Amino acid sequence: MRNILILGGTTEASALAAALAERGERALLSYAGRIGRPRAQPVPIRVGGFGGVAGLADFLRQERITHLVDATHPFAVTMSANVVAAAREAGVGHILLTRPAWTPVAGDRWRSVPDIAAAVAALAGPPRRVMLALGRMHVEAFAARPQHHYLLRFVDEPDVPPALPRHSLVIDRGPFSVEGDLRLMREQAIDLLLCKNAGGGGAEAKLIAARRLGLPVLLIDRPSMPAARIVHKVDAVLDWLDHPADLGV
Ligand code: 3Y8
Ligand code: NAP
Repeated sequence: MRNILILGGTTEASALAAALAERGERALLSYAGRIGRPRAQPVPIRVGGFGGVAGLADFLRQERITHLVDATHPFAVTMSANVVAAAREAGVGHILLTRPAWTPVAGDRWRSVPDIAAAVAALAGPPRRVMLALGRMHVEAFAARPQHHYLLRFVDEPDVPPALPRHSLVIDRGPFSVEGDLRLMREQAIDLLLCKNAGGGGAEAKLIAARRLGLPVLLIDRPSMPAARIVHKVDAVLDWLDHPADLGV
């Protein structure tokens, strides 16, 4: 009997959990515990870190996990690096389910920057109304550019107000809709969108809305991927599960 651990927190992880539940597979979906109430899932969930590589390797052995699927976000670089090391240590096959980076189409006014610091540097200049769609973890970095008005969107109410002198805060979780993001960007008179190149459908609405509004987008490139078997479709994971010969460690 297979015993699958999915490291989740993404639309793809939820889709995989649904497919595995449909097939009657034994699967566990893991969240880091970054937000108050993670989405309900059709398989059992666990919440919280494992305790680094050693903690994850111990978990894999103790829970007799047979297959490990890293379906975390492309920017969850520590978790993905830990997966490769712990899977090898525990001798468990693993695969990385992610989504391709977004690429510009006609009408897009994108500028790519390598990281948060470069995005902050790029915001020199006269005051603008910036939709800072990075979530909660990186807001402090933009205190270095206090001249702008920032539209922030968090999953949970923050314990303390964001440390930006001019900001509006929306509490909402995705997946988001194009109509909803168009309305939000118009209401807030946004003239620049700043976000991660997260890829996938769950966060794409704001890019489509920016395209329709003719707005410039500052896009933070995703970090490089760990050395792992990488797939972009749930079916590719199911195929991997059904062909044990492909089990890589
Ligand atoms: C806890 C678990 C699903 C998964 C849904 C996807 C889509 C909606 C869009 C914007 C951008 C952002 C943020 C975002 C999106 C999906 C996906 C995605 C971006 C939940 C969730 C968890 C998190 C953690 C949270 C981060 C934050 C990032 C908000 C669940 C809802 C900005 C990433 O307060 C915090 O500490 C929040 C932290 C990591 C990044 C940040 O720096 O703040 N996601 N998001 C996961 C855990 O505990 O393990 O309830 O679903 C999941 C989703 N958020 O099943 O439908 O697949 O990406 N999440 C980004 O892309 O830049 C919002 O506002 O447009
Ligand atoms: P990260 O920086 O790569 O991971 C930091 C630590 O958080 C990991 O070392 C691990 O702790 C724990 N962790 C991360 N993901 C986990 C999971 N799914 N289950 C159990 N523990 C986990 O990760 P992050 O960027 O903070 O992302 C945390 C979660 O939010 C992930 O589930 C990710 O998919 C989701 N998410 C992140 C983003 C983003 O922009 N980063 C966007 C959307 C969703 P230990 O070392 O103790 O094991």
